Amino acid sequence: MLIQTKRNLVTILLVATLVITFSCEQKREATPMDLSQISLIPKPVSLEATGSSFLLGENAVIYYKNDQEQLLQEANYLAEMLRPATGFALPVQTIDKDPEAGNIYLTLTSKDSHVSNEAYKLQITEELLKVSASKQSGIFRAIQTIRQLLPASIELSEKQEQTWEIASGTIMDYPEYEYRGAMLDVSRHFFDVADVKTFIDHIAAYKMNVLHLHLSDDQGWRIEIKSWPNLTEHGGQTEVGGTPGGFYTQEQYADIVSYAKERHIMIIPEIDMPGHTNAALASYAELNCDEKARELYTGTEVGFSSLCTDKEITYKFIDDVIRELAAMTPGPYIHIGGDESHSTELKDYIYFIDRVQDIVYKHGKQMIGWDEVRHAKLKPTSVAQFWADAENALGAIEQNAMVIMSPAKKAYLDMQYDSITPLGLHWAAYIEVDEGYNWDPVNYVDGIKREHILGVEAPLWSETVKTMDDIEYMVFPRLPGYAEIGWTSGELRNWDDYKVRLAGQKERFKALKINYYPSVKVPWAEDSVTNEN
Ligand code: TNX
Repeated sequence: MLIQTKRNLVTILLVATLVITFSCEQKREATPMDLSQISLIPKPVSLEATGSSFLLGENAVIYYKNDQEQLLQEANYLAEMLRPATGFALPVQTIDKDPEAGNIYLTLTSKDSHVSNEAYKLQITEELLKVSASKQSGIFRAIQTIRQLLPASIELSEKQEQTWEIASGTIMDYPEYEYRGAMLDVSRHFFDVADVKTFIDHIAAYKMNVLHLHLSDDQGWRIEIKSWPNLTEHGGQTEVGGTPGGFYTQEQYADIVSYAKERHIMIIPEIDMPGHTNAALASYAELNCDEKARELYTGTEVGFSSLCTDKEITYKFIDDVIRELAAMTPGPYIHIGGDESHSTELKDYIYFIDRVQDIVYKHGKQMIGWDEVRHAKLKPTSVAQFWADAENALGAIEQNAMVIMSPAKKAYLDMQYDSITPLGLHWAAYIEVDEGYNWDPVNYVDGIKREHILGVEAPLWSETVKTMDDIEYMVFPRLPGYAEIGWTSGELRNWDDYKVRLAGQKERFKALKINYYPSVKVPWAEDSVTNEN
């Protein structure tokens, strides 16, 4: 009897516990969270916190509006980003109205003509995570924000036992500049397709939209040109220091272009000329004024090589190269270098750039050149990339060309952080993380105003940079700063606020196994448990 009563009691207790647990699950209180305290880079234009949170649960579905098939790509990208660490299935489905509570919803809205193609709105409530934009690219940028709103462990590649909450509120965001890029020099040291894709992912995470590839220089020619095969067969074989180089076949280049395109990043190919051309001059004797092929070069001097500007074969060569390059490059630009042509007389240089500019336009593209190209007669749709000489940049502006701001003293990713940085150069400056962040494209040179500036680019030259680890060490943590300078208007930026947000990225760098430079300028937090994963 007594035993029976005890058994009943145990059963009652068990049932009660289950009922309580179950009903708690049903009525789970949303965790209070403050959206304004989350480290976001670039800083969004406007953010309103509502103090609650959205819980991403295991049954969540990623919906997109049913007549907006183009969003399938973004929905899949988001699902693939979230699945590894959450371990959730996150199926992608279409729907014709706002979905039920607990889901994610991507939708395209109509566009005001003055609004950027990359503008987006995130509405986060306890019920729904809603992403709207007028273009796919806006949805893609919004997804990068969602990524940073989740715990850093979302970046890990294995399932984590934890909850996934996103602070509630509304973010409305759009970029200050339409051009926000990084450059990778694959000529001085060659980086294979996998490395370039990793680099693309790194810049995409901070909403950059341009990857400029420096594809040829004295030390190596890196892109297959079918009509001049020796460029890569011979001229692609070496790199700085004499180690084996390499090159991209046209198929591999197309693969890079499409990987970038999925991330709404434009590839801008650069063939540097008339200087920085030793690899071409070594591959074809007829490109030299004296008809003698040069030796391959594996040093790091600049300014000794030049194409022969008064030979017709030179322009036939350039026409072929640009024709093939233009055919495999969907973006509007071809970069023709034009820097440090110290072995070319100015009058020859001007004649040369004028002709090359015509060739670029003949193949349906706009020309970009380093700031020296302003000596030639620039078309107003050509673009000068300011790196060193303010007068050159102003000279380009006088001709109504736009400029890309890449001041070497502030934005060169190959500059050492300080005198003991094991990699990099310092001819322009030592660029600590605060130095790299603390400037504004508009006030940098007297006379370069907002309306003259197409955007911002941070170049990584690779004389001293040999591996992906080296790339990451120079790029992180400076790159997020350049991304913010391009995205966030000057009034919303200041170092004291930024450095805290940058410190907040450390857990992400660790989760992604990024080899970053732990600058003393940044108030990094102590390691937390997540980092051990
Ligand atoms: C200058 S920047 C160069 C490059 C070097 C770089 C090293 C520019 C247009 N030319 O050829 O790699 O300095 O920092």
